[in-house]
Amino acid sequence: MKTTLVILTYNEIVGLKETFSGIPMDAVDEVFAVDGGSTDGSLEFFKENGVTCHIQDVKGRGEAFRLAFEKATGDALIFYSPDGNETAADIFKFKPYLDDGYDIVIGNRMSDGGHNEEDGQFLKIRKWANNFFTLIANVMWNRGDFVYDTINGFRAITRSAWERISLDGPGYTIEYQSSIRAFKLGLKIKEFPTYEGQRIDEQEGSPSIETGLSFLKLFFREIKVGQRWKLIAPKK
Ligand SMILES: Nc1nc2c(ncn2[C@@H]2O[C@H](COP(=O)(O)OP(=O)(O)OP(=O)(O)O)[C@@H](O)[C@H]2O)c(=O)[nH]1
Ligand SMILES: [Mg+2]
Repeated sequence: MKTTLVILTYNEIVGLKETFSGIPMDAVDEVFAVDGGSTDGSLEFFKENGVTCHIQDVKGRGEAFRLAFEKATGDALIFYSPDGNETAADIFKFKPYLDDGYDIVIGNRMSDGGHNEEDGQFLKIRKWANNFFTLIANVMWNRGDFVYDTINGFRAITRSAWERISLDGPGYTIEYQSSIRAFKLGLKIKEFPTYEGQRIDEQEGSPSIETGLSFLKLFFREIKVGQRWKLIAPKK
């Protein structure tokens, strides 16, 4: 199984500089970045370090995933965000599960020894919201083992699964939609515990309320869509 590591950035230079040396490039067969149109020096950083960077016409993580599959030569893509949240050393953990035949492999921040960025806080608003969305997706569509982190971006998706789930979700909903459609098709999902650190840059990441609403909208849209997306020509 040939793997491609996709580094996802949008004005992430602070985190990128700090995490870059810890990325195990030898864990994968191909590496490139997909960037949402950074103006903070991220593009120059990739150039200086010999990493090909594909720049999106349209911003958003959904678009980034679609462009990544268009550009990659791997049979499976591993998505990594260099903002401090994700443990780069865990990039090694995806391939064995992909080789075992799993369609989607997810770093799990929510159970089994995983760690969420809010675990040290009394009020874990984002974690609880994530767990709520995870619960309703599992109840609604999952007929296999419970999946604890349907939303984490730190995941791998095989090309064959990608072609079958044909995602059209916007922005930060892309991972949630990938989990939901994988449930609908009964695809094989594997989770391993991962440690979610704090965002390195002080700037705000995804806006919580807006992102939560977009998840809710996606959830209801997926109820409406059912299995009908399969009637449309698959997105490559
Ligand atoms: N390629 C690409 N990457 C993006 C885009 N928007 C955000 N990212 C990257 O995706 C990763 C996660 O985004 P964040 O904004 O940190 O979202 P988050 O992790 O939900 O929010 P925090 O918990 O506050 O960090 C970061 O590495 C961002 O730079 C985009 O439009 N295109
Ligand atoms: Mg983040």
